Amino acid sequence: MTIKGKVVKVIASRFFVTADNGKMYVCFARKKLKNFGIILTGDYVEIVKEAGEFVIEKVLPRRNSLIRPYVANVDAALIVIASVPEPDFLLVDKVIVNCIKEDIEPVLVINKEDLSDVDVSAYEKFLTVFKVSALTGAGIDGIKEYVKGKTVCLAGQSAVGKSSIINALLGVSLLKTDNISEKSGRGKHTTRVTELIDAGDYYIMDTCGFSLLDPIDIHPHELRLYYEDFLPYAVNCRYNSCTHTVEPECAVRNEVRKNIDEGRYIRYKALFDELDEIRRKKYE
Ligand SMILES: Nc1nc2c(ncn2[C@@H]2O[C@H](COP(=O)(O)OP(=O)(O)OP(=O)(O)O)[C@@H](O)[C@H]2O)c(=O)[nH]1
Ligand SMILES: [Mg+2]
Ligand SMILES: [Zn+2]
Repeated sequence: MTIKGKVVKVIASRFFVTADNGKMYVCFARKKLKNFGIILTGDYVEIVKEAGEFVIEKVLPRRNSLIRPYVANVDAALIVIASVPEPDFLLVDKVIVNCIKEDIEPVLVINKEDLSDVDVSAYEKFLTVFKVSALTGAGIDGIKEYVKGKTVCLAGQSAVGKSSIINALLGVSLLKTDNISEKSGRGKHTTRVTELIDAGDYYIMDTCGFSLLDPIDIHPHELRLYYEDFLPYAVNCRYNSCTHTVEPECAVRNEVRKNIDEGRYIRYKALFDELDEIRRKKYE
């Protein structure tokens, strides 16, 4: 009999699989599936019982896979920011681009609303935004509703409250959290594991610091396609291939400070230059 399930944790050569029947199986893998990367946390697999042991026989096709952390089949990423530590919106924009590229829905979560608000009006136009407090529980139900049926991971600077949000979602202090001063004192992240938490009607993965940030492998001239807030105006640029940087009669540049947020545009150009630089070095 074949059992279908999802890999939630990998330790050495053992795979922890939660099955549709609600049980957790500790499995080995068939020899041909043993190489690193063939089975990842997040993979949907088929297992069979053989000589008293559970063996992964097949890995089902993936929607996507990430490198840091190693996880497959991510539906959405909760990008967490807060008033403290001060948000780095260039990081946020990079994560959004990476998410779109990997077919992961980016969602913005503003945590620590009990302290003070963060202005995210530039993002509300094209992203789902949740304003919450992991401390008081305010707004957490909105996230709970959103994540139903999905596999989600979190991204965000250290100390924004990613682990605290998961604890608030689960209603138990499952994950270790730490205050900012202790963190900077040690210069270390509190969270280090790669494990999917089976929350019943969704899966969630805690990550340390900023994941989903690694090398954006995008040609600078294609970056424009990842800016959903620019797209409605880009159709009016003089050139079809307008990068919105130096071209004449650029409708996007013309909308800056009108319908396009200036910060988003300035960071777009910074990221464009960064990608251009990476490319130039590659072909020098
Ligand atoms: N005031 C307030 N503090 C919060 C809130 N959420 C988290 N904190 C505090 O912020 C600090 C950092 O929280 P963590 O959950 O450890 O942050 P993290 O994003 O998981 O950090 P890393 O694991 O290092 O990436 C802790 O001291 C939390 O108690 C909130 O909603 N309001
Ligand atoms: Mg954490
Ligand atoms: Zn343009």
